[in-house]
Amino acid sequence: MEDVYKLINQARELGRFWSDIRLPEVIFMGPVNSGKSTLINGLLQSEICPVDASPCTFIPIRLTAGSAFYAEAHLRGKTRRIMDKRQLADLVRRKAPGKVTGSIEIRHTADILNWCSLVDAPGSGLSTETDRLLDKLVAGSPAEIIFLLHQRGMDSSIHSYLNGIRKLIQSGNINISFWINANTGLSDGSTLRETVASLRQLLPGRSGVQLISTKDHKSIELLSLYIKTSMAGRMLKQIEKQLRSMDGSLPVRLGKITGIKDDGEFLRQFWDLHQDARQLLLAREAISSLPGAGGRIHWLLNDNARRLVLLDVPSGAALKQRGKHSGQPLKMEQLIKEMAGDSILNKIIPAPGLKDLAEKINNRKCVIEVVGTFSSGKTTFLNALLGESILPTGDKATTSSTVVIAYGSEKKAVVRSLLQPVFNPVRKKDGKYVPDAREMKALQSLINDKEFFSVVADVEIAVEKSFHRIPKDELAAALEDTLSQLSREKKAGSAGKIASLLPGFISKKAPSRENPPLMAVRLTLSNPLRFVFDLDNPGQRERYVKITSPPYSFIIENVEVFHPSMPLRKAYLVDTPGWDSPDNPRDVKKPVFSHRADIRLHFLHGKHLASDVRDPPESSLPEVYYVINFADTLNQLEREKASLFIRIKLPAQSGKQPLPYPRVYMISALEALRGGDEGFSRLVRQLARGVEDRHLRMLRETGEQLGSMLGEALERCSSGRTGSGDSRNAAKIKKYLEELKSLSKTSNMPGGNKLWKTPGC
Ligand SMILES: Nc1nc2c(ncn2[C@@H]2O[C@H](COP(=O)(O)OP(=O)(O)OP(=O)(O)O)[C@@H](O)[C@H]2O)c(=O)[nH]1
Ligand SMILES: [Mg+2]
Repeated sequence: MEDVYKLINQARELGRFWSDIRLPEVIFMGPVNSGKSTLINGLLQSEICPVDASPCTFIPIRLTAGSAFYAEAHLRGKTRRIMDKRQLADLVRRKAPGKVTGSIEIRHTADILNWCSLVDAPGSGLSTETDRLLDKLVAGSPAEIIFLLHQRGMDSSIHSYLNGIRKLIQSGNINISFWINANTGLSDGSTLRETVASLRQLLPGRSGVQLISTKDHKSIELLSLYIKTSMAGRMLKQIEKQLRSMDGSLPVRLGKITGIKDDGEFLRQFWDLHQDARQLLLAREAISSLPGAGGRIHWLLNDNARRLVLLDVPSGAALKQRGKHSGQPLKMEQLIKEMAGDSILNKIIPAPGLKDLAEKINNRKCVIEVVGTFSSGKTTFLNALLGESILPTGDKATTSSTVVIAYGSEKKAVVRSLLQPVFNPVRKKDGKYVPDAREMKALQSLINDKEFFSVVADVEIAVEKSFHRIPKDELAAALEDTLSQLSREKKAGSAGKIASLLPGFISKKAPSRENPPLMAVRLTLSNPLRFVFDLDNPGQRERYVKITSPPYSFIIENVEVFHPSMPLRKAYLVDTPGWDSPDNPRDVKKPVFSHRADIRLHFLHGKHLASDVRDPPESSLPEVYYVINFADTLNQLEREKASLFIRIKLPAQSGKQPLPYPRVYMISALEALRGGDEGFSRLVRQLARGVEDRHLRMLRETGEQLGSMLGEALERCSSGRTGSGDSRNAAKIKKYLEELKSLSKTSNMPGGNKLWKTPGC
């Protein structure tokens, strides 16, 4: 967000140019009750525009900058002062459709009004008169139209209204953006898709649709940033001409100044010139950062849209199921927390007791692991989930270390090194010693990196199994020695002298080896290294990529990425190196399945499925989804074949049953990252259900544990083993047990299993 604020501040500093330009106008349009007035009030951070559940705004309300609240109505040629907000509300509401002429002008101190004036327009489709009035507003060529739609998106009346004004929009070259108000908080993303599709036909090239919520501060802040960035762009383009002429005049002015004799006058003019030159530089810098800031704001809006759609919001199907048990999981959680906070109960139930259970519920997040061959789009998929291209991707093998992605308010990466990284520069294959080029190269590069090698405290080498210390500065030579020896042996081997190749410690008959080869090297660092990178900073991002790639990936213990994306509040995501990647640490044949995963996404490249498939070690795993990526590169027939191959043929090879539909997904991670992909949304919905399901299951298990704890405690009370107050304690426990029982009855797997069997819609 830094770049956006920077641009906005630069534009603000160029205020001198601003004052010469008439502030642009931003009109808020949309169907009745879509939330336009609420949105404007949010931007003003003040309840100025009247809001009502029934149609409320019948005349346009124009808001401009002022030093205090001031309002007047211009109705039927007369101007009337409006004293306060209540009077304004009364006046606006009294104006019935059909009797409209004029407008209401309001001056206000809100910051946004220093950038543009805002117009709260009557709802479209309210009456012929209001629609005509709207046409007039559009014909006035505003700088921008913010068209707000209801959560259900485009309907036929909005469609026909937009159809009516599309020529006006196109000929006036008006910037129009569409915003869906997800203010009921239940968006499943489908309206977004459909609205995009119908706008694509209606207004080709202007189909940008964003999801926001007028109830959500972040959405309002983003819209405010969007408007300010857009206005800054407009303003900078306008002052570009002034700048050009000023640029040309500076050398002449400088020449004149040097001839001034009077010191005071010289300083004054020099200072003016200096100020102008500074403004010029500032404006140039602001103009060059425009595209970056514009791109960033779109990323932020996309990210926000995902926040309003994804894991936190179950799909329609999930909601229906959940509706039957509304509030149950929450109640169970509340009950456990309440008991954990009950000091008397905690005395009766010994540790590890209630508090541990409550903590378990608080801390237990689902782990979603993404695995597959390299360049199958694992990281691109995760970026799409995060809503921005933040993790490094590329056509070559890119991810070299396992990365755990967790929730964090700032985007940062924490990389920790091992204390004692071990390298195997030589391996034994069929009784022969062969250098491992990757490990050898990595080790040599690290030795040559003076900064890194200075933190190595100790070097040990092993020619067979046991390590022994050698001086640090002898390591490079020892490696060279091993390499040249192996290459001599290779040459000798190719000349047919096989016997002489056998190393001394394997065959006594071949004592010709000068030194046994260096099989392992162990470096001990003076301290494990820890690096923190701000992922919003391009320079630091670059350093992050470098440190997680070879040769440094060889010394990494773990990588954690923190991101404020909402899906991460409920799950950890784990990115893994491709299991056939040449950079895959250590054994290239084994995938990196070292961590605990609840859900595994097995990524497959749609274009070369057969080579991507290998026997996954899934027996111990709960849920595995097969994700066929690169759907955008396949035609319909290829897609069907690919799905069939994974669903039917693959399991048949090992005598297993076909995989059910919900276990196989066809997606395009790239399309998802660029804006939307149906397969991706379906998979995400399924993941949301999976995560939710797990949470409910854990609650149920915790409830059972709690039940037996309470049962035992009750027994102790009944037998008088809890000291004085036995009967009071027993009554309390009974009350909790009753509550728990009634909750368990209804919350037994609330919809979870059923949902898993529902094919993605
Ligand atoms: N056309 C198309 N390209 C994709 C898609 N998904 C990923 N890519 C591209 O494929 C390349 C590899 O993507 P990555 O996300 O780096 O793949 P990965 O599985 O993380 O690869 P490693 O980190 O090397 O294991 C990148 O250039 C992506 O832009 C997709 O759905 N369609
Ligand atoms: Mg990757």
